[in-house]
Amino acid sequence: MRKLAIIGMPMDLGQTRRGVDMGPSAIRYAGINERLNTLFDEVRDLGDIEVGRPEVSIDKESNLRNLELIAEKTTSLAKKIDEVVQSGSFPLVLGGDHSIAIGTLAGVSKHYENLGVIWYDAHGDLNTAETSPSGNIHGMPLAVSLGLGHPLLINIGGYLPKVKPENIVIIGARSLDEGERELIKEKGIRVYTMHEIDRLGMTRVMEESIEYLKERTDGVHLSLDLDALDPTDAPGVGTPVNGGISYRESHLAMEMLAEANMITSAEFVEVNPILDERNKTAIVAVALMGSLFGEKLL
Ligand code: 6HN
Ligand code: MN
Ligand code: MN
Ligand code: MN
Repeated sequence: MRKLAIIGMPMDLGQTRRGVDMGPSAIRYAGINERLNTLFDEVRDLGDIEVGRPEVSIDKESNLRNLELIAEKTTSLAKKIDEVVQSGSFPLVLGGDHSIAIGTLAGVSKHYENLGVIWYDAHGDLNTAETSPSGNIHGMPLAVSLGLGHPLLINIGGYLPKVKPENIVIIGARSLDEGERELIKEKGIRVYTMHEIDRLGMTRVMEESIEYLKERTDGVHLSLDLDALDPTDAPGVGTPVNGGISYRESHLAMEMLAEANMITSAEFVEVNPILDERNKTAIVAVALMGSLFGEKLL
């Protein structure tokens, strides 16, 4: 029996542009249930993790924005995800800014020996407090999951690391900070930047990514930041970068993942309805979920 559990994570504490906390509502309004109902034997919407309206605080020592709050809230998310995986359902998390991935991965990864991660994003999200240009934790979740960063974040779930560098594939990168580039080289992380996507085409990028991860992982988490897409297709994001992946290429990527039957958990993040045009970005997110979960055109 194929079961899906939807979890909303309305958290915007990882960056400064408020509004991404409304992402889960926007995605639900875009018709997620109707779209996915027929693709699973059971779809349960577990509602949102309680985030509330906490006051912004900057950690004096590390300069990290909302450090303790993010640690607390992602711990709650990790617990929920852990339960969902144990119950045999596929966890689908609706963000929220990308800092939520700290919690998702903490909840998922303990169930696998070698969790793979596809990081579909314009950014690397590989900063630490030392390399971050902003102090925003949404630029750090992949580093945190590698075990690099503030102790309060890397130890969530009581174990580390959540993912090994050789089990990661980044797709869509076009805005990497200096420290992120160094880390990518040092750790040998596989990255398909926009250059490779243009040059090889999305078909080959996905074929290679799928083959690479199939060889070495026993489950694969898809962390899809809507800013991976070009801002003309997904304008409702806090940190848009021109020259992104197209809507059609993204569908193809999702369709190939569905065919490969390898994704075991997913999150769709950074949808910000305040910056969006008529909920376009949330609608794109739901359409991509359709393809990811096996919707067929014919
Ligand atoms: N995201 N690299 C920039 C930073 O502030 O660290 C931008 C991060 C964006 C993060 O879009 O999930
Ligand atoms: Mn991101
Ligand atoms: Mn991004
Ligand atoms: Mn489709």
